[in-house]
Amino acid sequence: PLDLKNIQGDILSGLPKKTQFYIFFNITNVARFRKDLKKFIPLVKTVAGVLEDRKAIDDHKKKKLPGLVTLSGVNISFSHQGFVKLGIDDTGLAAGGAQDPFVVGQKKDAITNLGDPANKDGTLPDWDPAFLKDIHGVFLISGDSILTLEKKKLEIAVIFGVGTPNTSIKEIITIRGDVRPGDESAHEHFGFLDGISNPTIKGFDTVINPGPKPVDAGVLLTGHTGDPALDIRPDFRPDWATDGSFLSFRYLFQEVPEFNDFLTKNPLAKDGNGKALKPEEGSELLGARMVGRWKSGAPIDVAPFKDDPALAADPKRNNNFEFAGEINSQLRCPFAAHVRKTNPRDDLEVPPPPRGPISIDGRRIMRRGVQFGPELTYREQQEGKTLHARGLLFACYQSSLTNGFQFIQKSWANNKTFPPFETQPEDPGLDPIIGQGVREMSGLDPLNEQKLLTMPAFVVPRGGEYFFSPSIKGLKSTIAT
Ligand code: N7H
Repeated sequence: PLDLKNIQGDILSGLPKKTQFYIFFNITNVARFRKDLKKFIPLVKTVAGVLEDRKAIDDHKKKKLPGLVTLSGVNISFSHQGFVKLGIDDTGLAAGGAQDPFVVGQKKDAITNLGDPANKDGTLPDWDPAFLKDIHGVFLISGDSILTLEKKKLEIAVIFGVGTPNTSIKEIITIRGDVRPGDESAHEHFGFLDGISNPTIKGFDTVINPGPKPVDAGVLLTGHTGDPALDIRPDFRPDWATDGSFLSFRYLFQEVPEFNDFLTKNPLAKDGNGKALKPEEGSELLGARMVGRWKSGAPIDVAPFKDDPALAADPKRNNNFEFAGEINSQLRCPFAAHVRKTNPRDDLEVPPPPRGPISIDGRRIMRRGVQFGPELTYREQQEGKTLHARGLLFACYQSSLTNGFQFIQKSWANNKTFPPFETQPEDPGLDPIIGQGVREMSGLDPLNEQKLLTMPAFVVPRGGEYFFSPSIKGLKSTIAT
């Protein structure tokens, strides 16, 4: 069984959030930091803590008690540079050694593997200067309101002596994320419902809805069955490095008016049954085919040409699809649609003969992102141009960055020939949401699957880093003193 009191809460259950701070910091006084950390550890919310919080909210609702339940959650993660600064040997973390994305850091990986736009001299023109610096760690604070977050931030600042001459940390940047208001809550800024499909975990999840089968805990957690490091050597993970997870953070800006403008200018004339569409319907279908779901969340593999809000809202049906029977067909869902690219389901698991199945369990990631920035203004809608920064604070957990986040971005989203085997004569093209490179895809027009549509980038990466989110024991035994 998993030790839920030892695992940081964001990894398996997600911290409770309406709003969230990511506080990126450097360690300025190692000896003091390791002492301060000891006082900080009790603030860390574990998986067990999140489950207790959820129960408290349920009880409050059941008993129809008045007022709000204030909730918050704090987690901490460290970069490889952070461990170097602390003088802690982290070779038990990165199974890929010096080549592991965790050791290389995202700043370099963005250029060599992720495909972020780069200058010839190896600089990243779009990146925020804060992320061009070395970052040692990040505090995640999430909660029900800004007031709760500010209070927690202050508590943390006091522990680490922020504002005093021998403070042990220095804040690099704090980024605030906010769930969108009203009906758009849980929808990302392009308007699509997010957070529907995350992996379920053997030995942890008790409710398993129809959909992709549960994965071994080690796909997400270090030191458990399914952690690829154990294939190298069963004793690869020292004690302090188990029950942790790698966190990939990406600061992704979304150009929403430009995205909307693209849909307006390229409406599909007919659906896959040959039925003529009004321009708004054609634009809506185009957007749904780029993502692989309608804005409601309904999967187009199940509801290809008309939104189905009841399907979207039904957890027993909204993730129950495999792209089955769609070998060599983009009629229902384009090969490159965002959800098909990032979780190809039967495209790999039931490929056309003579290929045998390829398991994609090891490619699953736990997504924990949150939106940032304001709603669209009237002027932005009128001009079709982004005037205010907004997007997604993308965050995902996995036991291997090489197999998880990096692989999905590099070998799937940015690869025009993925998924393979079944797509000739046309190539699928790039992921229209996150793909980097020559942004072109086929399959958007269900009646002319080979037709290519070229599109600008609607998502611009402006920074990020790779972190390791240690267990409570790891924090106590090895990182704090
Ligand atoms: Fe994606 N979007 O709004 O278009 N994503 N994503 N993502 N994403 C998903 O099924 C989006 C990004 C995955 O199991 C949905 O929960 C946006 C990155 C994976 O079926 C929507 C951005 C990476 C899945 C979006 C963005 C991924 C997924 C459907 C950036 C990894 C699950 C909701 C701004 C490299 C696939 C859902 C599955 C789903 C959107 C980023 C990966 C609506 C706007 C960087 C694995």
